[in-house]
Amino acid sequence: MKMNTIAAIATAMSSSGIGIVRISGEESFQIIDKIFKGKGEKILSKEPSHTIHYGYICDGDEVIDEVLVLIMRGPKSYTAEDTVEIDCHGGILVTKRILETVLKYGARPAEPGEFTKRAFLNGRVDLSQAEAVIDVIHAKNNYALKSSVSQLEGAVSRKIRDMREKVIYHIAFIESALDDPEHISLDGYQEFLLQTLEPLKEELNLLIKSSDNGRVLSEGIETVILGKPNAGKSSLLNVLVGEERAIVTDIAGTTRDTLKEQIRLEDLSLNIIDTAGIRNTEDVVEKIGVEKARNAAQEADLIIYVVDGSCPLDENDEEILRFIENRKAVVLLNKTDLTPVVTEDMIKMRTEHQVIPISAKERLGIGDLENEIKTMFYHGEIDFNDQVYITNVRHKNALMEALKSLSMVEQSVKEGMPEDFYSIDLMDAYEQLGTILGESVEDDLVNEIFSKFCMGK
Ligand SMILES: Nc1nc2c(ncn2[C@@H]2O[C@H](COP(=O)(O)OP(=O)(O)OP(=O)(O)O)[C@@H](O)[C@H]2O)c(=O)[nH]1
Ligand SMILES: [Mg+2]
Repeated sequence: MKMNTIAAIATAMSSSGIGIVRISGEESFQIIDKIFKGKGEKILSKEPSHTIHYGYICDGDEVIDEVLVLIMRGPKSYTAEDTVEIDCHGGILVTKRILETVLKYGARPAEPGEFTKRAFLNGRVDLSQAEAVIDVIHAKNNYALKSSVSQLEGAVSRKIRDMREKVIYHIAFIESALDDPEHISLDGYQEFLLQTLEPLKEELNLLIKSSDNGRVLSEGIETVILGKPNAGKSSLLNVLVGEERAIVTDIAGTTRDTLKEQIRLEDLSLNIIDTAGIRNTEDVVEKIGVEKARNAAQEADLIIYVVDGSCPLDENDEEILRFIENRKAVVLLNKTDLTPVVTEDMIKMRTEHQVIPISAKERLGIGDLENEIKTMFYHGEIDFNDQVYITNVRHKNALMEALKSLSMVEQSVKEGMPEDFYSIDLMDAYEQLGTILGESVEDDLVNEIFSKFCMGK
């Protein structure tokens, strides 16, 4: 398939140090030859690949900007095609003018994600690697960054290929045995098949599980701060965010509406919500706030329960303690700078959760809270060497379908169904896994995936 030459601005549209215009396709070098003027009679299409050249971009006699031009011959380039990158000064107008000139001399504007789409269509990367590119760009914390880089580098693909190989072996074996029953016997084969299915299913299960944690870790832990009025929830939010986001007063019932902020703790992010203090109230507005707090807590991945250590536990605390049973939660015993009324032991008698003494006012104990959250969600250090993490919903769905098909194979074996039944479901599993790599996926899906990319990527 002949693909025409595309071009786009690859850098953000704002005034900056440099701007990059990228060209990819068969005519990239012809186009740059027409618009580049270097020292002497230099013709870039005759220069060696992967070299950088100083000169000017010109439209006829008009000089547009002073530039550096990088030339890369396919297949050793991002798209696997001949590629030219023009580094110009990073003004919005000048970058646009350079793009216009490139388009005038034969390229067409690229669609969002089209460079990466070409890398995929040209077979330089598979679909899961191409998808990782956008995850790297959007990564909001170290976990998200590390897992998408490892996917980009092929960790997910290798795992999937490995599993597919095991599946295809059995499909081939069954097919040949059915074709040639005289030479290939299926006696005792069922046992052998079941033995392969067991670890394969286990592996699929692990990957699916990693995706649940993966979502939490890459998109942020939905965290809700709960506590009775005046416990110090808003004060805690402000300390964590590092600025006075929420109103703090000594009037119980200060916070009415929920307030959401995003904070980053080294490798992970919290999407943290401050809520109205839990209590029974006749105030119409506050009542709505308390209801919102309860709803937010229902949906949360993590609950931070703030106890006011300077006044006795009451029925509101009891309600929250009941609510956090069987939930991921930590208890903060706040206001340790005041004379204690509630002690750590008193709370520990009522809950299984960790209790951490803090003072939001004096900013004491915050580090302990952060460490506790990290251990809760990391279970120690996340290891990116041999563990693969699934962060993409499309991949997760394909894995679940593959798991379903393998369970059907297992069921057919146990029910003594004929062998050709196994190969149908094995083939389904094989194809489902293949969609992760981009095999036999519909054009529409491919287009949809790349349309979410940035311009010039
Ligand atoms: N001494 C002391 N006072 C604190 C501490 N944390 C919060 N306070 C005070 O407690 C009062 C209530 O604090 P907030 O942060 O508004 O409490 P809240 O839980 O958000 O209260 P509502 O929004 O009414 O539910 C304020 O006067 C704070 O200054 C602390 O660690 N020590
Ligand atoms: Mg508040």
